[in-house]
Amino acid sequence: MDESQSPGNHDSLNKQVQEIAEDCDQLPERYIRQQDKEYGNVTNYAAASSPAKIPVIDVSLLTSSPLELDKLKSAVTTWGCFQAVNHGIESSFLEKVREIGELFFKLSADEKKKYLREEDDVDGYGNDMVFSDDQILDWADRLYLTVLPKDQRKFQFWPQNPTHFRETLDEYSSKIELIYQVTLKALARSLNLEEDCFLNQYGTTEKKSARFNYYPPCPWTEKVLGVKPHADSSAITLLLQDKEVEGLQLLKDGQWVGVPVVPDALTINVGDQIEIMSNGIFSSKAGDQLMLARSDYVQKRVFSYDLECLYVNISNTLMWKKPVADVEERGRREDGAERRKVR
Ligand SMILES: O=C(O)CCC(=O)C(=O)O
Repeated sequence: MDESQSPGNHDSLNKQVQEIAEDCDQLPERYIRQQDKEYGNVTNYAAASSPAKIPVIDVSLLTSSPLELDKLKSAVTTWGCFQAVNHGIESSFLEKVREIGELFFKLSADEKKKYLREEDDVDGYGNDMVFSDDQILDWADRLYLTVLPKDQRKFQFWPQNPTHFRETLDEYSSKIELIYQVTLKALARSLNLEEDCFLNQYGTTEKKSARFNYYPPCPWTEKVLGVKPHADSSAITLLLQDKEVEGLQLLKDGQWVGVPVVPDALTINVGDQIEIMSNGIFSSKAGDQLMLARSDYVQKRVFSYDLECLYVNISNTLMWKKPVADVEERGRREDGAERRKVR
């Protein structure tokens, strides 16, 4: 549709979702979800089939237990994701991380706008990035910050309010970095590969980012999606979900299923880069499975935000000509189906 003919559409591109939710008596066209032809209709979370039994992996056992390593391999080949527990980040610190996100999004609109993303940048505060005229927008506001390498941090976008925001995110990104390294090493070992072979594909300059996703309570919950169906372009994504509010779903065997909130767990999913490096054995779509979406049916009156750490960002990453894993030797899924060859 011609944007100029759609009331409120120009405005909606410039406004944050939070402002639209507060001020508007009509849902802007650009946010109205459509039946997804490719992936089917994402059901409202509350109506989705029972929460998925996403495997729970004890990260502290990944270096010592062959059994846990097998569980990891099976989780990632079957689901493309897992719930990471015993990852070494204390519950009280996770609470602090949740708190800085929540306090930021609760600031006044004027205060938050000090950190607004610029048009040609991804870092900063804003709503969905617009790539095409007919793109349906996510019902979410985001604060996107490059966290590593440290010299690429753009501090003009790092909130100074709440006052402990910066130090808390700095500490969190160091802790997440350790979990990322343990996970990538374990994924490599689970394929009988040298443990650093995935990590070695990256230099020291690859960007790693944190994204605070805020899903404002929505007067039109059945008409919007917090996040459209997508696979991540990262190596892996480590997601700290809201403690109480569920909504994340993944596509499994053609059905959207809920990803439950496990207290203090990080939900880790693999992205496109691991798919390339593992020659499709670990798939960001887990053999057509791992598409993530978020419907916020249950969020009518609740404040909910998630924090994602996208490790590593595709924008700055080499494209691999040759995957690390060899499809001839290892390119069969556990169910025996051959994966597509990348080479
Ligand atoms: O916030 C969430 O629950 C997931 C968000 C997500 O998948 C994304 O922004 O790519």
